[in-house]
This record gives sequence, structure tokens and C-alpha cells, in this order.
Amino acid sequence: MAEVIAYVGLGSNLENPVDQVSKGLEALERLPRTRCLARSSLYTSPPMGPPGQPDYVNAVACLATGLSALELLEALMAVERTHGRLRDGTRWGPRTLDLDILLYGDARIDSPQLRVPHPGIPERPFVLYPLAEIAPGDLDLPGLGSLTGLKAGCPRGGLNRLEGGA
Ligand code: PH2
Ligand code: MG
Ligand code: MG
Repeated sequence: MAEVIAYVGLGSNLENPVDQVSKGLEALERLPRTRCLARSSLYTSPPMGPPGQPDYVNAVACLATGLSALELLEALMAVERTHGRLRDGTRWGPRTLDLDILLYGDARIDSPQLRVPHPGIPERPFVLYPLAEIAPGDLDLPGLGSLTGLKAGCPRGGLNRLEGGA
């Protein structure tokens, strides 16, 4: 299969989030049939979702991958499990490491396992700003419009770039 450019969002707010996201970025470099083309800085962001959970550390990576979207999803879930990710069913609850496929080439996927582009992108500064840091030019997100336009409609809301990066 030809390589596809995919963007992956990383997030953590438990058990040393900077370390979780840094190690998560390293794990992406080791995925089969996949090259990591770019990684954003690390950012801190207030939690979106249930209150009373710690702030998040977030980042975005750009991959060139020969994996299908579902193969990539499986591989990302395997990495989450090695980071001790437990799924107790709480929506948007705290997590050691979350790896989300944001974009997979120009694909639009709406299946029970996977929705691409990730439907939360327009309202998530912790995705839009790191994505804009590494995306070449003004990216068009299938069905969602331009990255510049999406960013203009989404205030940073407490998002902070961490010095030193990943
Ligand atoms: N991820 C969530 C829920 N809430 N909030 C922030 N700031 N960053 C995240 O990555 C995040 C979140 C569900 O995946
Ligand atoms: Mg997520
Ligand atoms: Mg997820």
C-alpha cells in the first residue's frame, strides 16, 4: 500500500504526562511501516470534560504510514495499553495516554470503530494549535474546512506551549 500522511493527537493527564507524551512520540517512531515526519512542541491545556481532573499535556505528530487506518488504530491502541491505559467507560475521563487519529490522508471515515477526521477537532485548541505548528501550509481538513479558519474560530483557552518541546 502507498504511504498515507496521517496526523495523530497525543494527550495525557496522569502519571507524569510530559513523560507519557514524550514516550508516546517515541513509540510512534517505532510503528511498523511508519515514519514520523514531524512532531509538535508539547502543550499544557485545561481539561475539556469532567472537572476536577488534572491539566493535560498534548502534542500532535505527522506520520507517513503504509498501515491502513484500522491497522493504525490497532497499533495506537496497543501503544496506549503499554502505557497502562485503562478504559473504565468514563467519557473524557483522565488517562495515562490517549492517541487519536486526527487525519488519515484525505479520507473521511465514519465507522463504529473510527471517525476521521476526528469529530472533536474544531472545538479543541489542544489539537488545532499543535497541528498548525507542524502542518505544511494551510491544511484542508476533509469536510471541516481550512486549518486557519478552524483556528480563527477556536480561542486558545489556556493552551500553553511548554518550553523545551518534546
Ligand atoms: N482529551 C480528552 C478529553 N479532554 N482535554 C484536554 N485538555 N486534552 C485532551 O487531550 C483531552 C481533554 C478525550 O480524549
Ligand atoms: Mg482523545
Ligand atoms: Mg482516544
